[in-house]
Amino acid sequence: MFAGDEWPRGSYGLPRPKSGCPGGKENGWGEGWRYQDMQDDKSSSEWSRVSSGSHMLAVITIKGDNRDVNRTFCMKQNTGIQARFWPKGSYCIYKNGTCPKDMASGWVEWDDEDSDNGNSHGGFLPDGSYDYNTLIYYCCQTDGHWYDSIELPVSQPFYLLTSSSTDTPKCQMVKWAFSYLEYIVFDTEDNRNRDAQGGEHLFSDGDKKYYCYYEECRRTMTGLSGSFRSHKAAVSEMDPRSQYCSWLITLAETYIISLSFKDLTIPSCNDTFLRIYDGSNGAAPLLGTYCGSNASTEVVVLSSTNSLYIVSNSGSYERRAKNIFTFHAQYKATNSTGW
Ligand SMILES: [Ca+2]
Ligand SMILES: [Ca+2]
Ligand SMILES: [Ca+2]
Ligand SMILES: [Ca+2]
Repeated sequence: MFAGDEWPRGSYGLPRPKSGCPGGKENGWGEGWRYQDMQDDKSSSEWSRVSSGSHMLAVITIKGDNRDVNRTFCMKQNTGIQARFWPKGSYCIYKNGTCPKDMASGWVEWDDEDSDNGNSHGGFLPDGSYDYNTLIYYCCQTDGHWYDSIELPVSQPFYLLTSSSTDTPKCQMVKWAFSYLEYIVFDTEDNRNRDAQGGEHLFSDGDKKYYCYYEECRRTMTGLSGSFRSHKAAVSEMDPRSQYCSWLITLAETYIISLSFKDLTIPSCNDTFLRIYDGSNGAAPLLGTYCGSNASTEVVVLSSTNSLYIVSNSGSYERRAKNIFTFHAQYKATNSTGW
């Protein structure tokens, strides 16, 4: 639905995933990097680090006793003809000039290593100050719930920043994407530390700053039988993960589809559900919405045509234990003319 140049117009920035910026130079995206000289001479529990499995191009550089942080930014220049604005929600982006419409600004300052400081930078950077310490400005949407999914281009992986307006770090849900909550720990100056922050900015818990990585989760299946399941709940400290995903089963016209579940556990019904449509998209007749007590392995669905479309939304339900919002579906085709 969205091409690379269909990100909201304006000038702003996002963290760079390892896979690259979500758009190319031709669409106004440029890269820059910031190397922060960190303290790193206390116990290892304070050392700078990134969360396990991080998808960010953020490197902990180890030189002798030094563990410094080098991270990369994707900066979009004010190009594009799309009159698309950043949707309401609970998330932040990097500031570059004027904040986009309806977004509030704020800042975070890192007190980098005081003695013999080796900070450096290059390329395109968010608004801020990049001398012996680091100051970065943010633009934030705070007028919306993180669990009300927003639409952004999902064809390339990307990052958003968390928002300091939530009680605990949350990832804004994005339609047709699976999110991972990640962090960077910055071991800032130990001697008379002057870390500071103001206004609206990313979620910051002391040295730990939180980021959200997104990967598309729309899948099409064309085999005569198959199975699919919810994305795994966190296996590490990355809880909670959220998902708003779809599966399209589409077969030759002579077939109908039978769908059943080895597992269908969706405890909450607020905005958490699995929906099954009798056709190829969400405009087709709804066969059922499954959540709460009607979400069980007794559910069996038969299509009337050659397609089924399934949407899962983990919504505002917070996983407090592993494997709470889970399903494991299997389908098989029946030749509708072969009775
Ligand atoms: Ca250092
Ligand atoms: Ca300093
Ligand atoms: Ca120091
Ligand atoms: Ca420190």
